[in-house]
Amino acid sequence: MSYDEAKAAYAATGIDTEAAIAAALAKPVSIHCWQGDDVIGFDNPDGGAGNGIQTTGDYPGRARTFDELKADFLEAMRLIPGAKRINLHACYAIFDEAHPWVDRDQLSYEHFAPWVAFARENGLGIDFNPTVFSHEMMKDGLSLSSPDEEVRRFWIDHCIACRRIAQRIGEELGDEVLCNVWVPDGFKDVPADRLGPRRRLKEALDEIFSEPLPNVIDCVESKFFAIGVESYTTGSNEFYTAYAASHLGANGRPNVYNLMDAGHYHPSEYVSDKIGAMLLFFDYVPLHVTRPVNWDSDHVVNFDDETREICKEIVRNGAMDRVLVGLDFFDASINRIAAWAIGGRAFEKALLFALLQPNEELRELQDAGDFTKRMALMEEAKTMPFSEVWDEYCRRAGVPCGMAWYDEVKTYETDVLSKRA
Ligand code: RNT
Ligand code: ZN
Repeated sequence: MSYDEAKAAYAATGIDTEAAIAAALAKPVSIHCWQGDDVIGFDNPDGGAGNGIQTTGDYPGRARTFDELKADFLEAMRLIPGAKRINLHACYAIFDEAHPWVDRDQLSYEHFAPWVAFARENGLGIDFNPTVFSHEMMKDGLSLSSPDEEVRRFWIDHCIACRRIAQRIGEELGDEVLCNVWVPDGFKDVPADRLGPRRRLKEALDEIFSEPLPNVIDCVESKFFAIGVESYTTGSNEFYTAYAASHLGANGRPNVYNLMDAGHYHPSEYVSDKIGAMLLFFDYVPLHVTRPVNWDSDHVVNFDDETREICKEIVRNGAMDRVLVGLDFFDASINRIAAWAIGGRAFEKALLFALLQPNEELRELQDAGDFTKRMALMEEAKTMPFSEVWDEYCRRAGVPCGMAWYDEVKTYETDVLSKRA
């Protein structure tokens, strides 16, 4: 079947494939830089990832320098259709002779100016994240909620520095920058005090967010549990949702948002179900799209039910501009460029698929109580000639169709990755 035939088949059911492709092309997705080097960064290259985060696998060829990471990132971007942003972490600061190493509480815009130059050259936006892990100032697994004043001070100063960096990046690019605070704080075993750490976290956040920064969209990333913090996470979903809901700006708009990560809930609890709830109360809903296998495992995103459901919620609620999408997976057991390409393409596929559903008709059927036809139509929609529209989307975006992207990754592996010792 050709694209024109697929287009006609969709048109017969009232769906405009051209509009769907245009909408998918325009929707920006923030691509996490940390898939390229296993979340190690440049500020402590010998330390590796730890204190709250973990990557598994030993596939050869990870990026070890800024130049390698930039090259790998661009290689992956050539394989993913649609508008993109770079999602940066503070540990990716660039140190050189003019700007030698400083600890995280001392970081400033200069350490990220090279990333801004890179973003400009490639027409990419930037989002930003304080790096509150992989550092010796994590004490007993705690940072902003630590009872140790010195520990809290260090991380508050780091987050304040990061917000200012995000502001300057926004000014430089004439853009708004999402600045996402995630802290791994929690307890392995039954806490004796659940409220105290949350009070300290609340007070720390109040200080961090006290400075109005017009180019920054602030968010806090909630979580339920992780390895090592099975019993309690300070920054839980209730805590951050309530925090965000009670922090309104002067104009009544929220000025802090709760970022929801698809891997941060009970295995039978879905972010797709939460999006509509949050959209009623917040103008922005930031997401981390990832694939949890049984728990928060950050597997590469696939074209699976939940990713499609997340995209359907974005599309059918008219929230393409309000749901801020970032990818968040890190797999060191497969080719890292392929991981980026598979996960990025899978999200784009799910988005395009959602844009091609008979959303209006389905809603009318639901409101009319015709659940029989709603189910029948949803099932029919799954076997429409989607792959022809996907291929056309890739062609329009100038990225390879089908497995051709994989051949490019293998060539890059032979020519570049395999030469890294
Ligand atoms: C961890 C959070 C967080 C990190 C990144 C690296 O559970 O999902 O978003 O994955 O900050
Ligand atoms: Zn996340």
